[in-house]
Amino acid sequence: MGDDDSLFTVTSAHLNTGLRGIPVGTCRTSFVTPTEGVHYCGYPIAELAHLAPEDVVYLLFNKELPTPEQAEAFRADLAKRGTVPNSLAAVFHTLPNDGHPMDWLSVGIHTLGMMETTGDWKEDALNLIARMPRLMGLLFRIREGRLDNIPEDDVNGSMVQRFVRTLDLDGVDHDLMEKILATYLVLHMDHGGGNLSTFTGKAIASGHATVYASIAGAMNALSGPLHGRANQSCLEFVLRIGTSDPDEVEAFVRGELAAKRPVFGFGHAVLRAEDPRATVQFALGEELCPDDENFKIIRTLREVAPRVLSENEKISNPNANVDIASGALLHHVGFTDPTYYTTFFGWARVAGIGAQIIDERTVMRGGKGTPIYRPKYIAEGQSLRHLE
Ligand code: AMX
Repeated sequence: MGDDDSLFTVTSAHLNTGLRGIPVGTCRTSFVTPTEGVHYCGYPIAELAHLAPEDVVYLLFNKELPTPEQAEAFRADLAKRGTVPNSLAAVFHTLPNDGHPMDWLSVGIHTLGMMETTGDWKEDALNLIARMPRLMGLLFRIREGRLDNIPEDDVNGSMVQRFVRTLDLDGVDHDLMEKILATYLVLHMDHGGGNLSTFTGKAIASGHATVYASIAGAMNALSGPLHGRANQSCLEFVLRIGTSDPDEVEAFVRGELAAKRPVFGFGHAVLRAEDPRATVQFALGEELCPDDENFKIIRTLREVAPRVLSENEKISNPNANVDIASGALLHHVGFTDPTYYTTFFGWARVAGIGAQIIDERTVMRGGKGTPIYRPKYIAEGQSLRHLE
């Protein structure tokens, strides 16, 4: 790619289309192809799905998977950074319990930043990643009012173990919960450079706001129903279907389309096949919870919906997307309230967005970093005029 190569021709038709498809930069952590989905630093996501989240964070930051020695040293480094100040809990206690968990997440990240920002992009990003498991656990405990006997944080545990221990839910299988969450985190860590939350985080960081302020802003972007909150809507949709009978599911899907409502969990802006992240989660469900009622519904949906959606030629991809299966799996292991699902997505994305912010701030343009974002807007409906 030479400096003068033309990558894209912008015409008036591209205005007010949300920068869709317009190249604005390069991304060193991941890319998405229409048929094989997201790749992290070149590896197809399906090949990474069963790795430990810590190793995948290392990959996104270092662009290589760790050797066993590097993996051990990285875990020790995260443990050193993991302690969360008690005052985070004090701030959480002041928040409205019916506020959306994504708003809590954004406030929590901002609060950590107000307590301790080093000003070094990489230090701050790693500190935040190391503190996320406890932040997430406290978010659940305090928002739900389960305030008694919150276990101490063991910073030497894995990211997922630390969250599950803080949560300390009765009557659930902790090992199963850890397995589902570890896969969930790996699958959701990164998705190219131009998705709304990642772009927002990098845009905020381009003005040299802190990593914490940038990622809190990214979480606000992720919280929208057209973006990360689709995974909450997806499980709500599955719960509404309430049957795994193929004929009834087909009637339900046709009813939704007739009412001009989306068939959640299907379709994608870039992918043109089933998202491999959905394929991985379906396989996990077949292994871990094949008889779960919600899993049976999505298994039927996966057979029925692509056939029905294909009848509409406008729909570019009738196949399952990442959000179809994650809700059923999370529900199975004890997360029965879908309003929390996007916080898991946000937790995962802290790694990808953090790594991309570091690249943009310290690597791009020969280490000078990307300048402050400033796309051009053309004046509309404003002719020059003066006060009488
Ligand atoms: N159900 C109903 N209609 C759908 C559809 C679906 N699953 N998928 C696409 N369509 C419709 C679009 O709304 C659009 O209609 P319009 O021309 O009247 O506006 C038309 O088909 C063409 O859309 P497209 O080019 O195939 O996709 P898109 O890039 O415009 O939209 C997406 C992609 C994900 C918003 C869309 O497929 C959708 O609404 N899916 C259901 C909701 C969902 O599962 N969201 C999570 C997506 C995963 C993610 O990215 N997080």
